Amino acid sequence: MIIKNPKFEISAVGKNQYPKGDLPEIVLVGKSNVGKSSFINTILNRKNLARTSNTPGKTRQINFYNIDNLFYFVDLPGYGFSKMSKQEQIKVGNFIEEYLLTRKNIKLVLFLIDIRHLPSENDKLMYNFIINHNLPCIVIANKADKIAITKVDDQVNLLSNELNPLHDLTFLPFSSERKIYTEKVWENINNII
Ligand SMILES: Nc1nc2c(ncn2[C@@H]2O[C@H](COP(=O)(O)OP(=O)(O)OP(=O)(O)O)[C@@H](O)[C@H]2O)c(=O)[nH]1
Ligand SMILES: [Mg+2]
Repeated sequence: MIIKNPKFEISAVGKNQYPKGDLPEIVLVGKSNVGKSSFINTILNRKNLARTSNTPGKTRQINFYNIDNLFYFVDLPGYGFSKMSKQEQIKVGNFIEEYLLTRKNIKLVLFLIDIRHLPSENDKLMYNFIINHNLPCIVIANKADKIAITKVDDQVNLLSNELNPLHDLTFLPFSSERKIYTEKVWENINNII
């Protein structure tokens, strides 16, 4: 897929700020620091379109990136960022929930987990939220560069068994660091748009 002109469009903390129109939206969810914003840059082959950071808690609003007027990538704040005040965690949790539950444009959730670790309690809560609300979802096991390439497939299977014993979701490895496994992700995105 050749992307010509991906653009940041707007940050939102509530419904009235979401973009108008009915372009499909592909949403990045997952814990803080798992690599959601980096994913957007990598998959689009751009360096600094989405802002990333070594320290968790970089993304604090719902950021909409317009991808050639074909679809939006929607970058969400991560969960499990303990340095956020309790009050801010509740506020952020509420506007994320509002978005995920009310936004009809959502065509796919890309749920990022860290390939190295079994899903945390928060990951399991997010998984249940996605399943219970029938959100179409693909799980991305990110930071695949952190394990031996020969172990990637087994580890993806292990995570899939742990999180999704019914095996009704697609699990794909990914690495922003090495920019690998992007083709399979694009195949899945193309099917949606
Ligand atoms: N090794 C490795 N590091 C990665 C990968 N993807 C992201 N990172 C690093 O992980 C850190 C966090 O990346 P972000 O993309 O900002 O993470 P995020 O999920 O958007 O975090 P929040 O905005 O806090 O929710 C950065 O230091 C990235 O360089 C990857 O595939 N491999
Ligand atoms: Mg981010």
